[in-house]
Amino acid sequence: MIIVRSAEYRCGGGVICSHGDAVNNVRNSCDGKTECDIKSNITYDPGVCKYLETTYDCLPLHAAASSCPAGWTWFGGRCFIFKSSLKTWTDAECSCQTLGGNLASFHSTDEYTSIRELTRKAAGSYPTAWVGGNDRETETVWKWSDGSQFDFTNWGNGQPNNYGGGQDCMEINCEGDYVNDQECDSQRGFVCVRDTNCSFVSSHV
Ligand SMILES: [Ca+2]
Ligand SMILES: [Ca+2]
Repeated sequence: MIIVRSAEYRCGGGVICSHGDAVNNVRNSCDGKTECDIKSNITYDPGVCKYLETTYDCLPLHAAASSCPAGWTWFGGRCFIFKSSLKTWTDAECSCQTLGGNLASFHSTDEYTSIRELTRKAAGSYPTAWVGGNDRETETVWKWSDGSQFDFTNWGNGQPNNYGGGQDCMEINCEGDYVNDQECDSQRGFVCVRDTNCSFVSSHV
C-alpha cells in the first residue's frame, strides 16, 4: 500500500450514477502504475445530488513491480541497474546491450533523482557514472543511446562545454551533483536501463 485517499463522486443535473459507475470512476483515477483497491464506505444518497464517498488504496501493479530481472530496480515502468566496474562509455554501452538494454536515459527530475539514488545505494556515495547521453555523431546534437527523445536541459553550470574539444559523453554525479559532458574514453561506472519483462498485467495484491 502506498497511498490512502478519499474520493468523492458526484452526479448532478438529473444524471443517475450507479454504484458500479462510481467504483469504476475511482479505479480509473489511478496513474497507470498503480491500481485501486476499493476499501470501504461506499454510500449512496438517493436525494437530488447523488453522492458517494469511497476510501481506497493505491497499490503498485503487482506484475509491474516484479517484472525486472534480479538485481534491477523498477522505476516508472522501466528497469535500472548500476554497474560499478570502470569502463569507457562505449564499453559501458556494450555491457548494457549485453544485458538487454542501453546506458540509461532520463526524462524527468524524478527519474534522474532515482538513478542517482540507485548509484548511492550501490556505491555508498554518489560516484561519477556514465549514462546514455552523447553527441558523438554531431557536436552539440545530443542523443540518448536508447533512442528515446533527448529532452534533457538541466546540465551543470557551464556544461556541456566540450572542454578540450573532445567531450561527447554524459556523466552524472560530477563533483557531487551535476551533469557533465566528459571524454568518452574516461573510465566510469555506469547505469543501464532496460524494458520490463512484460507489459503491465493487473493483479490484485
Ligand atoms: Ca561534444
Ligand atoms: Ca564538460
